Amino acid sequence: MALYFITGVGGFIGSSLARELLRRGEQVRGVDNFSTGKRENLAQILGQIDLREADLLDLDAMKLACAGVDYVLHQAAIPSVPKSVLDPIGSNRANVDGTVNVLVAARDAKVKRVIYAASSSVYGDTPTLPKHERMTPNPISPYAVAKLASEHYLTSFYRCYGLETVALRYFNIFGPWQDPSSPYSGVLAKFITQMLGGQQPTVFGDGEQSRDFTYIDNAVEANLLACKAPAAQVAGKVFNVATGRRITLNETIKLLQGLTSYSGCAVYGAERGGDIKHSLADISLAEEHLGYKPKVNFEEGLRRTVDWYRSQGNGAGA
Ligand code: UD2
Repeated sequence: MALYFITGVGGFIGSSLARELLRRGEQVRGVDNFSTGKRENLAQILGQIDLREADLLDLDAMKLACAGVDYVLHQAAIPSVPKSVLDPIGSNRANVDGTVNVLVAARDAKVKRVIYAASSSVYGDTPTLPKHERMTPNPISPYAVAKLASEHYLTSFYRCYGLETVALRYFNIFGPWQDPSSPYSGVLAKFITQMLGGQQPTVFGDGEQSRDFTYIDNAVEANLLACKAPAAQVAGKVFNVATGRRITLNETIKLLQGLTSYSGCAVYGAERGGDIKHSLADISLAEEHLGYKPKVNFEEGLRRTVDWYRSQGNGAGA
């Protein structure tokens, strides 16, 4: 049994990692400042984890939290491209300064490895598809810049201090427990709950933008593989975590009309600042070095996610 420390444990991905680790019989410690994470996400497992309410910017709290830890799964962040466009300073503080604190604490506690929630946004709008890790990043939004800076900090901590790090570039993760209620929520959480509730979804732009939407179980699996893969293959490195397929928002809406029984159509608005048009991953590096294979495809993930929101009473009466 190992001790895993999850930052952002109250978030969508953090809480999903915690549930899976407990299911596998591992020990979980977590921190969250509950700025975007939610206690409700942890309600079922509260008695089974060592939960600490703390901010990443509190270095002493991070040092205490890293004591005795085997693996750090650093998921905490202020996500959202548009939010970072509105507040680049807040994005940098949480997403860069926060990461450096976690790395210092992990280094001092001599943890075995730090796995980081990096982002596909670092590729920016380069025309080449699919995106592979050898490409030069070209971030557009402050969020993407912060995520890239953190990746570099990870590599630097491996090179300078020998702290083993792995950055996982998530491609639009979706699934149960994703918060649909903020204007900054991921598009699928918003569209599904809107359509289940009989409300018209709003597409920013023409809907022809595409994403390599990745079901949560695939991201969880990638994290756990990254902890155990041989250091020679993964330490100090960056890997795409995705499915290797992309779908447009317009196509997604058609699928969701079938799954949610929403008979209306979408309304189209202005394009969102900082947005990327197309995103698709080459996942061969993760397949080769992590042993990663996406287990749940997009359609199946979408079906499970719709079922979950329905079971939570979203769109009740619709
Ligand atoms: C970026 C990253 C993703 C993750 C995420 C964290 C890319 C390609 N992906 O996601 O990996 O790091 O940031 O926040 O950079 N949209 C609508 N209507 C809505 C909401 C969104 O049309 O109500 C559009 C939005 O303009 C965009 C697409 O849906 O074109 C996806 O938006 P998102 O916010 O779900 O995720 P994205 O791609 O910014």
